[in-house]
Amino acid sequence: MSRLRVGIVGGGFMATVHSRAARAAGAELAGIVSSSPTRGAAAAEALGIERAFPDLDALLGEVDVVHVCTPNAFHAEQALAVARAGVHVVCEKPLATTVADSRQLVRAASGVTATVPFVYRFHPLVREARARVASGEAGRVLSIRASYLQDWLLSADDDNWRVDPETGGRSRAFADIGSHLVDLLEFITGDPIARVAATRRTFVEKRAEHAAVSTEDAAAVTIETAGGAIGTLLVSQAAPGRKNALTLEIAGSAESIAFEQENPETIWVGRRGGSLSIPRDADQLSPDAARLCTVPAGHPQGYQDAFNAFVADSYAAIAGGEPEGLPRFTDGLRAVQLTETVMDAAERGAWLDVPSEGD
Ligand code: SOE
Repeated sequence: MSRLRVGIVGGGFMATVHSRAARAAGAELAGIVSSSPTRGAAAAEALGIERAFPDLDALLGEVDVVHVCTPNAFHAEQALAVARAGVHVVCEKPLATTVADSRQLVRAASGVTATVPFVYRFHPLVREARARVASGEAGRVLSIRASYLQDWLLSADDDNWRVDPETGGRSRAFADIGSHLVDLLEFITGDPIARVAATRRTFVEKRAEHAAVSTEDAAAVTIETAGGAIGTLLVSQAAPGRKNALTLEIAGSAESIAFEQENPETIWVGRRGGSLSIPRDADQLSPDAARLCTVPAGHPQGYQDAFNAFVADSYAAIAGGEPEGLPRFTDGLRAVQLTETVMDAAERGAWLDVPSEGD
């Protein structure tokens, strides 16, 4: 079979991560489009991509799959153009900045493989945690304590397109990293969030290039799940010293399970009669966790490995496979739905039900 021809839209940090993962999966990096021809040429050179194209239309005729790695506000239009051209699409999260646009994308992409990089699902021990809940070993899920803390937008000197609703969308911290948190929580527990109450804060109201910031630096959310669990979520991009600290602890009626994204090589399993730390060792893990172990135990696997596994599974789906746990556009829509409900709940100061797509 000929190698998959990949196109990238965007030229920042995420384009680098995606291109590495595409190469690791054996694809041919055929083209890139960036915000200007000069940037496109520079990105092609830096990432070892064959050609820089002047625009997305020109790229679409030359590739089998496009990775959309642009600022949030461009996702909907670009991913729509890709899907409508019958080309497979991997679109960064948040899938779009509104539920309406996300729904349109889900519909438009029904004939192609369309995935969203909720890549923390691809840490083997996340799969192990999921398997322990699914098998009943952890018991009934009672409570959830989850947080995702960063510090890269802590001070007024820190600025980025994500701060601006025109490019980032109405929600910032929750759309950017809260989306990962809710996706992971629902992925591991299999128990959808049913209701939320929330508070949001903008601590830094003026930034270098933004005189009046409206997007949130942090959000605190109380949740109830469909299965009757309760929980709290704290998301902040202004937590000094915290770089990419996603932590998720689930208390089941038989055991607690805790996962930390910055330390993904173990999970903590707590029991009344004694607790243990489970290491990533394929020989001792459930099948779906073991299949994602790409290096032997004792040789750390990390973020880029998780990303590589996500892209490899996206390409396996393009080839007709059905990899377990692949985050698709419907999952992207779900995270946008949760983000919008959290923002509405914070604005109204009320508990709100999370609409499900059947509603
Ligand atoms: C910035 O907050 C960011 O790069 C997110 O956009 C990613 O999704 C997350 O994986 C790391 O932090």
